[in-house]
Amino acid sequence: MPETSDPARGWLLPATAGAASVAFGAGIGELAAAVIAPSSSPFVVVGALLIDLAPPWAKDAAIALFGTADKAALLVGIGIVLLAVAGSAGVLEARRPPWGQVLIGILGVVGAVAASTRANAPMLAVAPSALAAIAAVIALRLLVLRLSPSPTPTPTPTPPGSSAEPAHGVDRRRFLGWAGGAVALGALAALGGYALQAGSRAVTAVRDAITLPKAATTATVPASAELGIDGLAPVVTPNGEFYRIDTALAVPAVDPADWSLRIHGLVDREVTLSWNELLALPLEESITTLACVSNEVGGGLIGNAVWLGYPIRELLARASPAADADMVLSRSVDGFTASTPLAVLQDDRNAILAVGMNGAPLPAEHGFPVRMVVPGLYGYVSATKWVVDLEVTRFDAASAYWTDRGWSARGPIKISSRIDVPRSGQSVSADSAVLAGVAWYQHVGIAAVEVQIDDGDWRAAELATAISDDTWVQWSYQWSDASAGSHTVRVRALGADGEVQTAKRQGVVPDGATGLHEITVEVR
Ligand SMILES: Nc1nc2c(c(=O)[nH]1)N[C@H]1C(S)=C(S)[C@@H](COP(=O)(O)O)O[C@H]1N2
Ligand SMILES: [Mo]
Repeated sequence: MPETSDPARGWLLPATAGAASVAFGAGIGELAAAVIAPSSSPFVVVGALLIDLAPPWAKDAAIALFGTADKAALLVGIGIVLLAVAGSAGVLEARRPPWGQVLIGILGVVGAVAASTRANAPMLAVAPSALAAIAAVIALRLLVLRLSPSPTPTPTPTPPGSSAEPAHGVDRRRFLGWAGGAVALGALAALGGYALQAGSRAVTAVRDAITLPKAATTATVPASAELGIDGLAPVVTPNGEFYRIDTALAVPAVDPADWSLRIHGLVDREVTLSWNELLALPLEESITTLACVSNEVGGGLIGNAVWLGYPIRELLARASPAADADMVLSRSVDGFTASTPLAVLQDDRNAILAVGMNGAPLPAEHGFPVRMVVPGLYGYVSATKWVVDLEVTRFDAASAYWTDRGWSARGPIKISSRIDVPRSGQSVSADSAVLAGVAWYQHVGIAAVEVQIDDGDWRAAELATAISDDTWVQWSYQWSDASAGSHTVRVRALGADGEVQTAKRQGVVPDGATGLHEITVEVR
């Protein structure tokens, strides 16, 4: 057995070192994913990428072969390939360091790329793969070190009958002990991750079993609100594509059975509301475009959905706020707070406690079981997810999470507009040049959208039907006199109140960006 006579140059022990290191790293990756975002598990993202990349015949073959176990088969397949690569990394590292580390680094990059290319990838999506690779590289270095023979053979003779048989200074038993330890630690980390997710798995099951009551008042999207132009944001944003912004490192898992809302503070009567009590109320459908104050000009932190919920105004009326109150501080189960002007929650707009989003219970990351949705205000001062507490108070008596960090206490959404078609830098043909995008000025409404080619006159774009003043509206422009060459295209919105979107650039701090979205287009 050549590998025992010189283990470091044989293949069995180095391959074991590689496999054990990668098993350790994979466990760390699963633990990190459980904490950061379960959807960013290196196995899950690589599997999802392979499913996306697989040609249809391969998918059909997999389903024919494995039936409903096709996904399990895929994960087992990934595991086998991973083990083979890991073993090779061990052999490489023993013979030609640092190439084994490089190979594991490549595995990490594959995971990170897969994670970051998933639709709606969370901000830290690459972290589990990166941490997995770093952990595996460290383990590999340590294990391979234990394989290199000590410079001088151990002077102490092995006691008779001892099971440890140093071969050229390598203690095989002890090495296998270390490798087994690495595998056990990895398994422990993965199990820890699994246990951490127990709460969210249970709540996901509860959510999946919920059928929301029918709306007492329904909202409809006029067919003419959707221009159906390729590349243009759909007028209603599917839940899976809806932007997600919050301070929650792990998505809060709130069981509706444990949920209740308390309304207190400057009120005549405290009100508490349970999940069943909320669902028993006449729920209303409304369509509202949410926007984030951190959305840069032309950015994607905005989305439109059909919400199902109950007017906050009615609940506040039950509590009867004091005359000197002017703010409601809403609080989520994880401590986030938002300051919303009381008057906005009392007027006739669709400021609601939402339980449904586009026909489904709220997705966990969008606030399940209950969140606020308030037309006209940026999310940070109004759209509290996982909401459990409304304190009626005063702006001069309390302040909210982002206000304490330098953002404005009040955040009405500023008029803005975006070009979706074509993408900046894209080339279009002169005989079919179309510009299209969206414009918004929630709770005021868009009166017109204009485009400017290079530094020419502002030209009127065509507006799709607006669902309401609380939603964005699509616009398009037939660019019939497009001439060959490079052009700059700008857009601006005009509000129903006469406001013209300013060209003056301002950053997102403290109360939202201003300026005009501008793209460059190559006309051929
Ligand atoms: N509990 C909680 N709610 C929150 C936040 C948060 O950090 N925590 N962020 C707010 C911000 S800044 C925005 S823009 C919206 C985003 O809602 P979405 O993730 O459903 O798109 O949620 C708001 N509600
Ligand atoms: Mo936000």
